[in-house]
Amino acid sequence: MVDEIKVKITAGRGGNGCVAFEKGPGKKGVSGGDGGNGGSVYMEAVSDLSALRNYRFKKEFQAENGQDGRNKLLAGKNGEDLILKVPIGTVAHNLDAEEDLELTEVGQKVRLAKGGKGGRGNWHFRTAERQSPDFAEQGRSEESFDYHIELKLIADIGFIGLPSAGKSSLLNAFTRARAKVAAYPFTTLEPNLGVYHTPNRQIILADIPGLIEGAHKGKGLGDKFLRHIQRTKYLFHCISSESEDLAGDYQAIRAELRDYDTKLAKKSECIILTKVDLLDEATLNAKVETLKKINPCVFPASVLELETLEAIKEFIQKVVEEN
Ligand SMILES: Nc1nc2c(ncn2[C@@H]2O[C@H](COP(=O)(O)OP(=O)(O)OP(=O)(O)O)[C@@H](O)[C@H]2O)c(=O)[nH]1
Ligand SMILES: [Mg+2]
Repeated sequence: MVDEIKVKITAGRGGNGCVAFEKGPGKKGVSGGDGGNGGSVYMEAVSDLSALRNYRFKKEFQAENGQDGRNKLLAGKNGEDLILKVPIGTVAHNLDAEEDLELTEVGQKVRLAKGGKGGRGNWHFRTAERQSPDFAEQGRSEESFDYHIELKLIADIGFIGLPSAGKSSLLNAFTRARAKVAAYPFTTLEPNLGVYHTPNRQIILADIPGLIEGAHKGKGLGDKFLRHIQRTKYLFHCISSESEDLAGDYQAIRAELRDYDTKLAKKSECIILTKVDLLDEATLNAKVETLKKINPCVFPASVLELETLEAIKEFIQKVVEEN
C-alpha cells in the first residue's frame, strides 16, 4: 500500500493583462482585455484507501495557467483547478510553510496552492490625463510548495503485539481480509485492513505489523507503522499463549507505544490472550489471572474455536458505538 509521497504542487500563473488599441476607420480606443486567473490545486478526500497509489509515479502536479488577455477587451480564460483525490485520513504537510492540512471526512476539500490572479488590461488604466495607457498589469505569480503527503489509516480498531502473536489470524477471523498468516515473525510487512460488518455499520479493523523493542526508533519494521494506530479508537493488545513471560511481553509493547507518542500509550486498550487452544484449562486460568493484574480487560481467544471470538465481537460493537 502506498502511504507516503513527496510531491511538488504548483498552482497556475495569472494571465497577463493585454495592451491593445482598436484602430481603423471610425474606431479608436483602448481595448486590452484582462488576463485569466490561474487555477488552484486542491486535495479532496475519498473513501478509497488506495487512492494515493494514483500518484506513485508522478512527482509534480500543476494547475493550468490563466490565459493572457486579448484585444477587443477579450478576457483570457481562467486556468482549470486541479483536484487531487486522496484517501480519507490523508495529511499534507507543507514543507515550505511548515503547515499541516488534514482531511478527516469524505468530500472535504482543502487548497494546497493558490492560483495567481490575472493582470488587468490597459483598458483599466485610462484616466483623464492618460487616455491611451500603453501598459497593462502582469499576471500574478502562482503559489508553489513542496508537500509531504501521508496517509494515516483511520481504522476504528487496531491489533497490536509482538511478531507472531496472532494478529493477522484474528483480523482474518473477524473480516474477509485474507491477510497472510505464517509461523515466522514479521509475516505482515504492511498494515492490513478489514471491514467487520455489524447490522448497524461497518467497522474498520487494522492489523499492524509486529512490534519489537526499539520499534519507536525504527527497529524491526519500526515506527513507520506506529503512526497508523494514532487515530484508532481502540487497541487490542495481542499476547500469545505461548509466551513464557506475559507481563514482560506486555510491558515491552507498552514501552514502545509510550516512547513513540505518549498519547498513543493513553489510548484505551484490552488484552487478547491468543491461541488459547494450546492451553489446558488450569494453565489458561492462571494466565488470564496474571494478565488481569496488569489490565482488567482480558479476552481469551482462539481462531480455532470460533465461539471464543463472540465476546470480542460484542465488545468491538460496543466501543465503536460509544466512541
Ligand atoms: N493454535 C493456534 N495457532 C494460531 C492461532 N492464531 C494464530 N496462530 C498461528 O500463529 C502463527 C502466527 O500467526 P499470525 O496471525 O501470522 O501472527 P501475526 O501476529 O500476524 O504475526 P506477524 O505478522 O509476523 O507480526 C501462525 O502459524 C498461525 O497459524 C490460534 O488461535 N491457535
Ligand atoms: Mg501478521
